[in-house]
Amino acid sequence: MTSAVRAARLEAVELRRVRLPLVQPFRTSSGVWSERDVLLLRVITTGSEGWGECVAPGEPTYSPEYVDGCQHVIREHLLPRLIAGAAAGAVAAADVAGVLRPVVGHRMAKAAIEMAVLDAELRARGESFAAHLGAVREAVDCGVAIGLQESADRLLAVVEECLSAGYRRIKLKIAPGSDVEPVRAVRERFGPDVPLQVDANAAYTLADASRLAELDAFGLLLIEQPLPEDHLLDHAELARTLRTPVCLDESIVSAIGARDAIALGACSVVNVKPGRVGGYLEARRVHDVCQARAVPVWCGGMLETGLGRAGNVALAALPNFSLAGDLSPSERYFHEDLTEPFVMQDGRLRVPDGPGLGVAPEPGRLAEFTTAVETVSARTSVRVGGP
Ligand code: NPG
Repeated sequence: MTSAVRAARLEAVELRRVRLPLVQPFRTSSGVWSERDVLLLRVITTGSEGWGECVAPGEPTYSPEYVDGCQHVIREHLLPRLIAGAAAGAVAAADVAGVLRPVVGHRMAKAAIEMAVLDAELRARGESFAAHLGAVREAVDCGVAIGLQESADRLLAVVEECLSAGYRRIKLKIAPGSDVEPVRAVRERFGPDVPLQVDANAAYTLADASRLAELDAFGLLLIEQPLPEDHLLDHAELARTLRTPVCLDESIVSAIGARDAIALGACSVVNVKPGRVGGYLEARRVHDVCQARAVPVWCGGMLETGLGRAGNVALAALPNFSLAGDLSPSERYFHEDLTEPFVMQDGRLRVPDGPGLGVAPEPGRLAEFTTAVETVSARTSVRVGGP
């Protein structure tokens, strides 16, 4: 252990549910969101504390994980292992994934724990997420994800608003029955130069290949997750027939998975979401695997509060994040964020440079939005600190 690292005993982990209404409903091929019911973790140590945000949605419609399930697995299966694993030695953020490995899957739940431990560790050390992860930029480009709209006119109005607000890239959700026409309408109105991509959230099958090939006419940056998550060979076949680059989101749950998908030709771009791959440290490994294969990545979003957004913005500052992410300012999602809001300036968000995440919940708003709190006390001592 270096002298810069202050070892701290884990005292407790707080599991806190907060509910934030969304500024506007967000519709995807798998459902409509009108609020964000989020599980936050606060790791409390003698010398520090750290925050984790669990990105799992309310229902298991994006992936098998959902917020109540995450809270259960964290309380009943993951925290007991973290505490027991720590008794045998130090638990640094870098060790969390290994300690939790006996529990299969549950990556969003594990990611929230690792994020909180990492935040506590970095706050104690005075180091930012960005510096720790290897950021090379001070600000990152904002991309906006536009949900399915009820009409073409409404879609054009929303795109217009986003372009005037300064977003540097537009992503449109598509679904069978709402794909080629909306994209054509946007291109006809706003021209060929708008950086534009689409996200199908796994709503098609290979039988739709010729329909999806019609999108080739519009010069899209990429098509995201056209087919179901386990259809890797079908993605590879589709990728061979499309000119539009295929990007995977739901399919990629680890760095090894990213390696294999790339080797199969299933994608030429990867969306990195720390929650989906089990944490920021694995997200960095996904970045590295892709970088070594000259596959660009970008940071996905899951309607995070300012806590998750802070981590994502830091991650998106790594060198191979060469495409704009689903990173919007707080005001796009929430009337009031839990933290000080992320504000877009010239189409970018500034990368926080304070210790840890560099932001923390504002106590009044945290109390206002909290719906439930439970605390798991550490029955034994845990040292939080890097080697
Ligand atoms: O800007 O955070 C954002 C939203 C980006 O479209 C977005 N997220 O399918 O990637 C997705 C979608 C999503 C949101 C998925 C929440 C799951 C939960």
